[in-house]
Amino acid sequence: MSTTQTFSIASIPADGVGKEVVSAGRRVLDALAGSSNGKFAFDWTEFPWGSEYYAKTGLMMDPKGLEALKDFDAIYFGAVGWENVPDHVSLWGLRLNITQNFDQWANIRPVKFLPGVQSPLRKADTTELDWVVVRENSEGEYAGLGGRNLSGRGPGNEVALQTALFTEKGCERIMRFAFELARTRTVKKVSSVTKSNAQQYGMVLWDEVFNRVALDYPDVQTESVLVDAMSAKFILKPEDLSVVVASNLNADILSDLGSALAGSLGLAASANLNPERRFPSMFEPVHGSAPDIAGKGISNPIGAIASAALMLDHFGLHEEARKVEAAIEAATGSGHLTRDVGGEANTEDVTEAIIKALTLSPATV
Ligand code: GGG
Repeated sequence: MSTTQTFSIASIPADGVGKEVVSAGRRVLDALAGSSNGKFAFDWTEFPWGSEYYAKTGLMMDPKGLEALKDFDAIYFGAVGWENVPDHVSLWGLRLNITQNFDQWANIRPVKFLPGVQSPLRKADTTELDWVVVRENSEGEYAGLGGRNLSGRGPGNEVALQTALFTEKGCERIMRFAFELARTRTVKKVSSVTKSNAQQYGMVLWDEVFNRVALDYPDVQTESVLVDAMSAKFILKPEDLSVVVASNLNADILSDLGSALAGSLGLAASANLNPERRFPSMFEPVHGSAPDIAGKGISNPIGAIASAALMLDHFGLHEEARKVEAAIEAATGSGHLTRDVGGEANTEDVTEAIIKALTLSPATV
Protein backbone atom coordinates (compact mmCIF):
# COMPACT_ATOMS: atom_id res chain seq x y z
CA MET A 1 0.00 0.00 0.00
CA SER A 2 1.47 3.41 -0.93
CA THR A 3 1.73 6.01 1.83
CA THR A 4 0.25 9.49 1.73
CA GLN A 5 2.77 12.31 1.35
CA THR A 6 1.77 15.02 3.82
CA PHE A 7 2.97 18.60 3.32
CA SER A 8 2.99 20.79 6.42
CA ILE A 9 2.00 24.34 5.57
CA ALA A 10 2.03 27.44 7.76
CA SER A 11 -0.79 29.73 6.75
CA ILE A 12 -0.58 33.43 7.54
CA PRO A 13 -3.69 35.18 6.18
CA ALA A 14 -2.69 38.45 7.94
CA ASP A 15 -4.74 41.49 6.91
CA GLY A 16 -7.89 42.48 5.03
CA VAL A 17 -8.71 40.36 1.98
CA GLY A 18 -5.72 38.17 2.83
CA LYS A 19 -8.03 36.26 5.16
CA GLU A 20 -10.66 35.59 2.46
CA VAL A 21 -8.27 34.58 -0.30
CA VAL A 22 -6.10 32.33 1.88
CA SER A 23 -9.21 30.52 3.03
CA ALA A 24 -10.25 30.09 -0.64
CA GLY A 25 -6.80 28.75 -1.60
CA ARG A 26 -6.80 26.29 1.29
CA ARG A 27 -10.17 24.93 0.21
CA VAL A 28 -8.93 24.40 -3.34
CA LEU A 29 -5.80 22.59 -2.13
CA ASP A 30 -7.80 20.42 0.27
CA ALA A 31 -10.24 19.52 -2.53
CA LEU A 32 -7.29 18.58 -4.71
CA ALA A 33 -5.79 16.43 -1.95
CA GLY A 34 -9.21 14.86 -1.35
CA SER A 35 -9.33 13.70 -4.98
CA SER A 36 -5.74 12.41 -5.03
CA ASN A 37 -6.69 8.91 -3.84
CA GLY A 38 -4.48 9.32 -0.79
CA LYS A 39 -1.40 10.35 -2.80
CA PHE A 40 -0.90 13.56 -0.82
CA ALA A 41 -2.45 15.68 1.93
CA PHE A 42 -1.91 19.08 3.52
CA ASP A 43 -1.44 19.64 7.23
CA TRP A 44 -2.26 23.31 7.95
CA THR A 45 -1.19 25.43 10.91
CA GLU A 46 -2.61 28.95 10.95
CA PHE A 47 -0.74 31.85 12.58
CA PRO A 48 -2.73 34.91 13.72
CA TRP A 49 -0.05 37.49 12.84
CA GLY A 50 -0.72 40.79 11.15
CA SER A 51 -2.14 44.19 12.01
CA GLU A 52 -4.77 42.88 14.48
CA TYR A 53 -2.01 41.03 16.31
CA TYR A 54 -0.06 44.32 16.31
CA ALA A 55 -3.01 46.14 17.90
CA LYS A 56 -2.89 43.63 20.77
CA THR A 57 0.88 43.15 21.16
CA GLY A 58 2.69 46.03 19.45
CA LEU A 59 4.36 43.47 17.13
CA MET A 60 3.42 42.16 13.68
CA MET A 61 4.45 38.62 14.58
CA ASP A 62 5.64 36.60 17.53
CA PRO A 63 9.34 37.33 18.25
CA LYS A 64 9.90 33.55 18.07
CA GLY A 65 7.83 33.33 14.88
CA LEU A 66 10.71 32.57 12.52
CA GLU A 67 11.72 29.67 14.75
CA ALA A 68 8.10 28.44 14.63
CA LEU A 69 8.02 28.68 10.82
CA LYS A 70 11.39 27.29 9.89
CA ASP A 71 10.48 23.59 9.71
CA PHE A 72 7.32 23.91 7.63
CA ASP A 73 7.39 22.68 4.03
CA ALA A 74 6.00 26.05 2.89
CA ILE A 75 4.28 29.22 4.00
CA TYR A 76 0.98 30.32 2.45
CA PHE A 77 0.58 34.07 2.94
CA GLY A 78 -2.31 36.48 2.40
CA ALA A 79 -1.64 40.21 2.48
CA VAL A 80 -0.20 42.77 4.83
CA GLY A 81 -1.15 46.36 5.60
CA TRP A 82 -3.86 48.10 7.61
CA GLU A 83 -4.60 51.63 8.73
CA ASN A 84 -3.65 51.05 12.40
CA VAL A 85 0.01 50.37 11.50
CA PRO A 86 2.35 52.54 9.39
CA ASP A 87 2.96 50.65 6.11
CA HIS A 88 6.71 50.41 6.58
CA VAL A 89 6.20 48.92 10.06
CA SER A 90 3.70 46.29 8.91
CA LEU A 91 5.72 45.34 5.83
CA TRP A 92 9.07 45.04 7.62
CA GLY A 93 7.47 43.50 10.71
CA LEU A 94 5.95 40.55 8.88
CA ARG A 95 6.36 39.93 5.17
CA LEU A 96 9.88 41.29 4.75
CA ASN A 97 10.91 39.80 8.11
CA ILE A 98 10.13 36.40 6.61
CA THR A 99 11.46 36.92 3.07
CA GLN A 100 14.73 38.47 4.29
CA ASN A 101 15.48 36.07 7.14
CA PHE A 102 14.53 32.98 5.17
CA ASP A 103 16.67 34.18 2.25
CA GLN A 104 13.77 33.91 -0.19
CA TRP A 105 15.87 35.65 -2.78
CA ALA A 106 13.93 34.72 -5.92
CA ASN A 107 10.43 36.08 -6.33
CA ILE A 108 8.62 34.83 -9.40
CA ARG A 109 5.54 36.64 -10.64
CA PRO A 110 3.96 35.16 -13.77
CA VAL A 111 1.82 37.43 -15.95
CA LYS A 112 -0.97 35.25 -17.30
CA PHE A 113 -3.85 36.21 -19.56
CA LEU A 114 -6.97 34.19 -18.71
CA PRO A 115 -9.90 33.26 -20.93
CA GLY A 116 -12.98 35.37 -20.26
CA VAL A 117 -10.93 38.16 -18.66
CA GLN A 118 -10.67 41.29 -20.76
CA SER A 119 -7.25 42.87 -20.97
CA PRO A 120 -6.96 46.63 -21.51
CA LEU A 121 -4.47 45.73 -24.25
CA ARG A 122 -6.23 45.42 -27.59
CA LYS A 123 -3.57 43.09 -28.95
CA ALA A 124 -4.24 40.58 -26.17
CA ASP A 125 -7.34 39.46 -28.13
CA THR A 126 -5.25 38.17 -31.00
CA THR A 127 -1.75 37.63 -29.60
CA GLU A 128 -0.43 34.89 -27.33
CA LEU A 129 0.92 36.75 -24.28
CA ASP A 130 2.60 35.13 -21.30
CA TRP A 131 5.67 36.25 -19.43
CA VAL A 132 7.17 36.04 -15.98
CA VAL A 133 8.79 38.72 -13.87
CA VAL A 134 11.71 37.47 -11.77
CA ARG A 135 12.21 39.83 -8.86
CA GLU A 136 15.50 39.98 -6.95
CA ASN A 137 13.98 39.62 -3.51
CA SER A 138 16.78 39.99 -0.99
CA GLU A 139 18.67 43.21 -1.63
CA GLY A 140 18.57 46.11 -4.12
CA GLU A 141 16.30 48.95 -3.03
CA TYR A 142 14.80 46.77 -0.25
CA ALA A 143 18.09 46.15 1.57
CA GLY A 144 16.83 48.25 4.47
CA LEU A 145 20.11 50.17 4.66
CA GLY A 146 20.16 53.79 5.71
CA GLY A 147 18.92 55.96 8.47
CA ARG A 148 17.42 59.26 9.53
CA ASN A 149 19.50 61.93 11.24
CA LEU A 150 19.75 65.55 12.29
CA SER A 151 16.15 66.01 13.40
CA GLY A 152 17.66 67.51 16.57
CA ARG A 153 18.62 70.58 14.53
CA GLY A 154 14.96 71.50 14.43
CA PRO A 155 12.09 71.41 11.93
CA GLY A 156 13.09 71.19 8.29
CA ASN A 157 16.60 69.90 8.94
CA GLU A 158 16.18 66.13 9.06
CA VAL A 159 17.99 64.02 6.44
CA ALA A 160 17.38 60.43 5.36
CA LEU A 161 19.50 57.94 3.44
CA GLN A 162 17.96 54.88 1.77
CA THR A 163 20.79 52.94 0.23
CA ALA A 164 20.30 50.25 -2.41
CA LEU A 165 22.60 47.26 -2.10
CA PHE A 166 23.82 45.31 -5.13
CA THR A 167 26.22 42.47 -4.48
CA GLU A 168 27.88 40.49 -7.23
CA LYS A 169 26.68 37.27 -5.58
CA GLY A 170 23.11 38.57 -5.23
CA CYS A 171 23.01 39.67 -8.87
CA GLU A 172 24.56 36.46 -10.14
CA ARG A 173 22.21 34.10 -8.32
CA ILE A 174 19.05 35.83 -9.52
CA MET A 175 20.36 36.00 -13.08
CA ARG A 176 21.26 32.32 -13.17
CA PHE A 177 17.78 31.62 -11.79
CA ALA A 178 16.24 33.69 -14.61
CA PHE A 179 18.32 31.96 -17.30
CA GLU A 180 17.47 28.50 -15.96
CA LEU A 181 13.79 29.46 -15.95
CA ALA A 182 14.06 30.76 -19.53
CA ARG A 183 15.45 27.38 -20.61
CA THR A 184 12.20 25.72 -19.45
CA ARG A 185 10.04 28.07 -21.55
CA THR A 186 9.02 28.00 -25.20
CA VAL A 187 10.64 31.38 -25.84
CA LYS A 188 14.15 31.20 -24.39
CA LYS A 189 14.83 34.82 -23.68
CA VAL A 190 15.83 36.91 -20.64
CA SER A 191 15.28 40.68 -20.52
CA SER A 192 17.34 42.41 -17.85
CA VAL A 193 15.97 45.68 -16.47
CA THR A 194 17.91 48.48 -14.75
CA LYS A 195 18.25 52.23 -14.66
CA SER A 196 22.00 52.00 -15.11
CA ASN A 197 22.31 55.22 -17.11
CA ALA A 198 21.34 57.20 -14.01
CA GLN A 199 22.32 54.76 -11.24
CA GLN A 200 25.93 54.28 -12.15
CA TYR A 201 27.20 52.00 -9.38
CA GLY A 202 24.83 49.22 -8.35
CA MET A 203 23.03 48.95 -11.62
CA VAL A 204 26.17 49.04 -13.74
CA LEU A 205 27.42 46.15 -11.61
CA TRP A 206 24.09 44.42 -12.34
CA ASP A 207 24.60 44.95 -16.12
CA GLU A 208 28.15 43.62 -15.99
CA VAL A 209 27.10 40.49 -14.08
CA PHE A 210 24.22 39.97 -16.52
CA ASN A 211 26.57 40.12 -19.52
CA ARG A 212 28.99 37.69 -17.83
CA VAL A 213 26.30 35.18 -16.80
CA ALA A 214 24.71 35.33 -20.27
CA LEU A 215 27.90 33.82 -21.74
CA ASP A 216 27.06 30.56 -19.95
CA TYR A 217 23.65 30.43 -21.68
CA PRO A 218 24.35 30.83 -25.41
CA ASP A 219 21.02 29.15 -26.19
CA VAL A 220 19.08 31.95 -24.44
CA GLN A 221 18.47 35.31 -26.15
CA THR A 222 19.14 38.41 -24.06
CA GLU A 223 18.43 42.10 -23.95
CA SER A 224 19.14 44.87 -21.42
CA VAL A 225 16.40 47.48 -21.19
CA LEU A 226 16.03 50.57 -19.00
CA VAL A 227 13.05 50.39 -16.67
CA ASP A 228 11.26 53.33 -18.29
CA ALA A 229 11.60 51.73 -21.73
CA MET A 230 10.52 48.38 -20.29
CA SER A 231 7.30 49.90 -18.93
CA ALA A 232 6.52 51.11 -22.43
CA LYS A 233 7.43 47.71 -23.85
CA PHE A 234 5.03 45.94 -21.47
CA ILE A 235 2.24 47.88 -23.17
CA LEU A 236 3.46 48.26 -26.72
CA LYS A 237 5.39 45.03 -27.40
CA PRO A 238 4.57 42.48 -24.68
CA GLU A 239 4.74 39.62 -27.21
CA ASP A 240 8.52 40.15 -27.10
CA LEU A 241 8.79 39.13 -23.44
CA SER A 242 9.45 35.79 -21.81
CA VAL A 243 11.52 36.17 -18.60
CA VAL A 244 12.05 39.68 -17.23
CA VAL A 245 14.64 39.92 -14.45
CA ALA A 246 14.83 43.09 -12.39
CA SER A 247 15.84 44.50 -9.04
CA ASN A 248 13.52 44.39 -6.05
CA LEU A 249 11.72 47.71 -6.59
CA ASN A 250 11.72 47.75 -10.39
CA ALA A 251 10.32 44.22 -10.55
CA ASP A 252 7.67 45.05 -7.96
CA ILE A 253 6.43 47.93 -10.08
CA LEU A 254 6.68 46.07 -13.39
CA SER A 255 4.83 43.04 -12.06
CA ASP A 256 1.93 45.23 -10.92
CA LEU A 257 1.86 46.74 -14.39
CA GLY A 258 1.88 43.24 -15.89
CA SER A 259 -1.01 42.01 -13.78
CA ALA A 260 -3.03 45.15 -14.54
CA LEU A 261 -2.46 44.45 -18.24
CA ALA A 262 -3.70 40.90 -17.72
CA GLY A 263 -6.90 42.39 -16.29
CA SER A 264 -6.42 42.86 -12.53
CA LEU A 265 -3.95 42.78 -9.68
CA GLY A 266 -6.32 40.27 -8.13
CA LEU A 267 -5.19 37.63 -10.65
CA ALA A 268 -1.46 37.80 -9.97
CA ALA A 269 0.37 34.98 -8.22
CA SER A 270 3.80 34.93 -6.66
CA ALA A 271 6.37 32.64 -5.10
CA ASN A 272 9.11 33.86 -2.76
CA LEU A 273 11.64 31.08 -3.15
CA ASN A 274 14.65 29.98 -1.16
CA PRO A 275 15.94 27.83 -4.04
CA GLU A 276 18.50 26.04 -1.84
CA ARG A 277 15.59 24.89 0.39
CA ARG A 278 17.43 25.78 3.60
CA PHE A 279 14.26 27.61 4.63
CA PRO A 280 10.59 27.30 3.68
CA SER A 281 9.50 29.26 0.63
CA MET A 282 6.45 31.52 0.78
CA PHE A 283 3.55 31.72 -1.68
CA GLU A 284 1.19 34.70 -1.80
CA PRO A 285 -0.98 36.72 -4.15
CA VAL A 286 0.76 39.85 -5.39
CA HIS A 287 -2.06 42.09 -4.17
CA GLY A 288 -2.22 43.77 -0.79
CA SER A 289 -4.93 43.79 1.87
CA ALA A 290 -7.42 45.97 -0.14
CA PRO A 291 -9.15 47.68 2.84
CA ASP A 292 -11.81 49.15 0.51
CA ILE A 293 -13.32 45.72 -0.19
CA ALA A 294 -12.09 43.66 2.78
CA GLY A 295 -14.79 41.71 4.63
CA LYS A 296 -17.34 42.05 1.82
CA GLY A 297 -16.64 38.62 0.33
CA ILE A 298 -16.02 40.05 -3.13
CA SER A 299 -12.24 39.82 -3.42
CA ASN A 300 -10.73 37.90 -6.31
CA PRO A 301 -9.33 34.59 -5.00
CA ILE A 302 -7.48 33.76 -8.24
CA GLY A 303 -4.14 35.37 -7.28
CA ALA A 304 -4.07 33.29 -4.09
CA ILE A 305 -5.23 30.10 -5.82
CA ALA A 306 -2.68 30.52 -8.62
CA SER A 307 -0.03 31.03 -5.90
CA ALA A 308 -1.13 27.71 -4.44
CA ALA A 309 -0.41 26.19 -7.87
CA LEU A 310 3.12 27.61 -7.67
CA MET A 311 3.41 25.95 -4.24
CA LEU A 312 2.40 22.62 -5.81
CA ASP A 313 5.18 23.06 -8.39
CA HIS A 314 7.60 23.69 -5.53
CA PHE A 315 6.51 20.38 -3.97
CA GLY A 316 7.15 18.60 -7.29
CA LEU A 317 3.40 18.15 -7.90
CA HIS A 318 3.59 19.54 -11.43
CA GLU A 319 0.60 17.74 -12.94
CA GLU A 320 -1.51 18.87 -10.00
CA ALA A 321 -0.32 22.47 -10.44
CA ARG A 322 -1.37 22.36 -14.10
CA LYS A 323 -4.74 20.97 -12.99
CA VAL A 324 -5.31 23.94 -10.68
CA GLU A 325 -4.33 26.34 -13.47
CA ALA A 326 -6.70 24.57 -15.87
CA ALA A 327 -9.50 24.81 -13.28
CA ILE A 328 -8.86 28.57 -12.94
CA GLU A 329 -9.11 28.90 -16.73
CA ALA A 330 -12.30 26.82 -16.80
CA ALA A 331 -13.85 29.08 -14.14
CA THR A 332 -12.94 32.37 -15.83
CA GLY A 333 -13.72 30.98 -19.29
CA SER A 334 -17.24 30.07 -18.13
CA GLY A 335 -17.83 33.60 -16.81
CA HIS A 336 -17.11 33.21 -13.09
CA LEU A 337 -15.58 36.64 -12.65
CA THR A 338 -15.34 38.94 -9.64
CA ARG A 339 -15.98 42.69 -9.95
CA ASP A 340 -12.35 43.68 -10.47
CA VAL A 341 -12.47 41.78 -13.77
CA GLY A 342 -15.89 43.00 -14.83
CA GLY A 343 -18.10 40.25 -13.37
CA GLU A 344 -20.59 40.02 -10.53
CA ALA A 345 -19.44 36.82 -8.84
CA ASN A 346 -18.20 36.86 -5.27
CA THR A 347 -15.18 35.12 -3.76
CA GLU A 348 -17.24 32.07 -2.86
CA ASP A 349 -18.72 31.69 -6.37
CA VAL A 350 -15.32 31.76 -8.04
CA THR A 351 -13.76 29.41 -5.48
CA GLU A 352 -16.62 26.93 -5.87
CA ALA A 353 -16.37 27.09 -9.67
CA ILE A 354 -12.65 26.31 -9.47
CA ILE A 355 -13.21 23.42 -7.05
CA LYS A 356 -15.97 22.06 -9.27
CA ALA A 357 -13.74 22.23 -12.35
CA LEU A 358 -10.95 20.52 -10.41
CA THR A 359 -13.01 17.67 -9.11
CA LEU A 360 -14.79 17.13 -12.44
CA SER A 361 -11.50 17.06 -14.31
CA PRO A 362 -11.04 13.59 -15.88
CA ALA A 363 -7.27 13.61 -15.31
CA THR A 364 -7.65 12.95 -11.59
CA VAL A 365 -4.21 12.74 -10.09
N1 GGG B 1 0.52 39.76 -0.67
C1 GGG B 1 1.45 40.78 -0.93
C2 GGG B 1 1.39 41.90 0.04
O1 GGG B 1 0.76 41.81 1.08
N2 GGG B 1 2.05 42.98 -0.30
C3 GGG B 1 2.08 44.12 0.53
C4 GGG B 1 3.08 45.13 0.10
O2 GGG B 1 2.87 46.31 0.24
N3 GGG B 1 4.20 44.71 -0.44
C5 GGG B 1 5.21 45.55 -0.90
C6 GGG B 1 6.21 44.81 -1.71
O3 GGG B 1 6.10 43.62 -1.89
O4 GGG B 1 7.10 45.44 -2.24
